[in-house]
Amino acid sequence: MTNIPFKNPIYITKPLLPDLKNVNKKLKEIWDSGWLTNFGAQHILLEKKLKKYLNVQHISLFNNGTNALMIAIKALNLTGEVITTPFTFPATPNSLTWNNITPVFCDIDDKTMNIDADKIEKLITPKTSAILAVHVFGTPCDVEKIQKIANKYKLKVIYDAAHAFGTEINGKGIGNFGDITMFSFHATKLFHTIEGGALTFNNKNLKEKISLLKNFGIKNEETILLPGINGKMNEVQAGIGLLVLDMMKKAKKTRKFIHETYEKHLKNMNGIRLLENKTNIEKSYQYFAIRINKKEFGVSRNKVYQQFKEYNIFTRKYFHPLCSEYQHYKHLQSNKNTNLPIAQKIGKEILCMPMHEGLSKKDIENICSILKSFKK
Ligand code: T4K
Repeated sequence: MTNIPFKNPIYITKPLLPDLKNVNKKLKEIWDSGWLTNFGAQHILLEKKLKKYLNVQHISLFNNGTNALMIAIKALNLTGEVITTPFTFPATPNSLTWNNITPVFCDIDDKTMNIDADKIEKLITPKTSAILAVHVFGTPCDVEKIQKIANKYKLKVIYDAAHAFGTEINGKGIGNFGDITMFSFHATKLFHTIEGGALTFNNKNLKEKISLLKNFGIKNEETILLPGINGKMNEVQAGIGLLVLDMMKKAKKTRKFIHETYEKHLKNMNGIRLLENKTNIEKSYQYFAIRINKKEFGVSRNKVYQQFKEYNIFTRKYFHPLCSEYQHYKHLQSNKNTNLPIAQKIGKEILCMPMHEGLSKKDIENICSILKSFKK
């Protein structure tokens, strides 16, 4: 196959776009109601539908995932130190910092790229109040082991499931684990509300507190119970979410096919490592991540990333640099070189490939063939 650059740029992702006719219809419905935000009809309906889709007991919608995460941390009264992963988007540890909590970075597992549950215990101190783990690229964390540790030391558990919309473990929705789970509904995610997010939880006592925290602490017109902020999802966001939710079944099928096409072409390429599949896990199909071993592939991840650009293909190095390498976290005790060897290795190898409904089988085959041509 002769590899030629794509005519139009191929980005890592492309938002699911509902038909504009349906968007206009939805906007008219919202306009006619005269109700634009503060828990209107669209919000109520989306909450109901997502609760069912995600198979969770309680859900609370937000204007973005980061605000949701910050409120989850407040709702659980976390303090002191929280053990988390350095291999994530800045939103994860930054949400702790905004709550005056010190993130304690724990190394990650070489197979799943999630926090390594076997390395958590040694990081626990009298100041530790919780574990904040991320289901990176939609692969579930070791939820059982993490819960056992949390129970033993009386710690809370928050899961950042920004990448895990629709992931299930043995048929159980990913939003059912830990004390609270956060989802991101950003435009770059499989399911989106342009910007948006949600918290899911099983403890019904959290419902009122989370509702208060995301709405200025307002109980009623004359009673303000808490120093809450504004985390509310508006009606246009919720309306778009309802339209996108209707597209989910088809989108997931297409993404599964793209995923399998990548796997077929890359699984035997020396120097390229893929995430393992497990029969008891329903994937989210939000990202397709590969790892490039420079020694075996003959070319570094950075070189591949650059070379792809010459073909109009824009991959992403999620998550390089590691959060522990950010200027504002460099000084932390947990950020010693010897503490995070796997995260450092993966940070140099990871590359997220284009993954969205706009890609055809031929596009994926071309991308894989171009990657193959870089091999030395
Ligand atoms: N926790 C984790 C583990 C997360 O990954 C994230 C967000 C969060 C928490 C926070 O959730 P939110 O507060 O965002 O709800 C993007 C997303 O903005 C971010 O939501 C996401 N993670 C992260 C992994 O990816 P960037 O800085 O890479 O986005 P950007 O603008 O470079 O977009 C990536 C590509 O997507 C572009 O090259 C082209 C395409 N794109 C993007 C947008 C915005 C489009 O085609 N259309 C668009 O509208 O962070």
